[in-house]
Amino acid sequence: MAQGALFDEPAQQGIVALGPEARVLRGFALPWVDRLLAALAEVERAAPPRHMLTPGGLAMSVANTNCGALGWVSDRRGYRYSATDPQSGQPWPAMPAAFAELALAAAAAAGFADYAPDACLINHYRPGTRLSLHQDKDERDHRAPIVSVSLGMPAVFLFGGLARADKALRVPLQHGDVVVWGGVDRLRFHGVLPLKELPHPLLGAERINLTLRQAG
Ligand SMILES: O=C(O)CCC(=O)C(=O)O
Ligand SMILES: [Mn+2]
Repeated sequence: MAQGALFDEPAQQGIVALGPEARVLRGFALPWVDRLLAALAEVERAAPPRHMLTPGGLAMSVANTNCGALGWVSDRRGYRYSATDPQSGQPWPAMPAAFAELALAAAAAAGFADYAPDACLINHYRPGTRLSLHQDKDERDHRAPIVSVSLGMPAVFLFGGLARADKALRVPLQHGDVVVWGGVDRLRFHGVLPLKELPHPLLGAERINLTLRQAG
């Protein structure tokens, strides 16, 4: 996709507009990667990734965990935010400083000031794992941006419209890319195509996605 090709605005180096208030920031997270991975290892010692159940009772193919004041959980009762990890009964690990700093910087670069994420969902993908088209709408504020950080294996992100049937853009995402969407674009359907087996030099046959949100 050519930079700035979708919207009539001056192209900025490394920034691709997916909508009036949606941006891909190419490589934006690269300077943070070492700190992110060190902090992630600590978070996951306390709250290991697990395959949550969908409301229909099937195990999700993505393995998840959370950090921050609130964590997104799914089980037979549905989707919601919880201040505690249902597996341990303990509060989720605190949001690491590196996660919060990156999220604020990315939100600002995409035009969103005053961002205060209180939840980070951590998704682990293996080859073949996909995430079907969905809207993020379990949060209280449906305009505050989502900051989504890609690490490890590449993926194709689908970015659709406000209706499930709307045609979706196919956006290739690489290690270090950050997608930010909020405001009028906040409720757009999105998903991830099944991952190809393209091992990454640092993370091997895995993709990790950090999804930061203002949930509470
Ligand atoms: O993995 C991604 O890039 C997207 C994740 C996502 O949409 C979600 O966790 O709600
Ligand atoms: Mn989502």
